[in-house]
Amino acid sequence: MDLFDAVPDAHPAREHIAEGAVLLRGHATPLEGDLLAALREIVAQAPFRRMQTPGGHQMSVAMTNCGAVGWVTDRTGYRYDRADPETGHDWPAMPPSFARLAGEAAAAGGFPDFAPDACLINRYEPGARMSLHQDRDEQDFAAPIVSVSLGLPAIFLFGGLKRSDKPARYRLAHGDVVVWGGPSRLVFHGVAPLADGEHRLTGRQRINLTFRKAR
Ligand code: MD3
Ligand code: FE
Repeated sequence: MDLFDAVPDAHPAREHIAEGAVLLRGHATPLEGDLLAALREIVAQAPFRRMQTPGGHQMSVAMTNCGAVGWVTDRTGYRYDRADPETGHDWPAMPPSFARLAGEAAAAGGFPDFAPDACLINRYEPGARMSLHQDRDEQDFAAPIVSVSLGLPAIFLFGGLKRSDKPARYRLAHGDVVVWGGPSRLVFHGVAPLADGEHRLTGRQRINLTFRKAR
């Protein structure tokens, strides 16, 4: 027992959010240059676009994908597809730097054998938001989802297994990585409207990568 034991750590490297959900603050920051360079190449082949929901609304978040399959939505529903509907071409391959980060973060969160086949890439501009939803379009809910936040910070909403459960709020900042597995895998979650700001690497944007095992 010494003096420092009494000082609470406001920003622990590892924060327990809920059973199966671990926040690794700043975990991706050492890779920021590699991740954004790889992202630039992905977006050159598969540009960000705002998709339509089955209900006929246009999402405020712009999306693209990399990996063997990508998540898409249109008037007919949500699905994972090998091809980008805008070009008819396969989605860009998952860069090794992405796959390595996702696997290593999942292991740090207690999921040692995570091999994602999809990475959904979300781009938020000021005002963009994501309403409360569950991620249920994947085949295997035993696999976690790993999320990586880059650029402007956002308020992430983490609810419960019912849409009506009041969500807790977490600020996710540049470099933060979260592993969502086990009992947290099917929790309702969303993102509050992005506040305006300027980030040294991304400008007026937040980018979120979510790594998934879709098939
Ligand atoms: C908790 N994206 O793409 S990432 C999504 O910040 C999505 O862009 C948000 O929700 C974003 O579907 C949140 C964090 C996240 C992702 C998936 C989860 C949290 C999750 C799945 C289950 C529980
Ligand atoms: Fe989600």
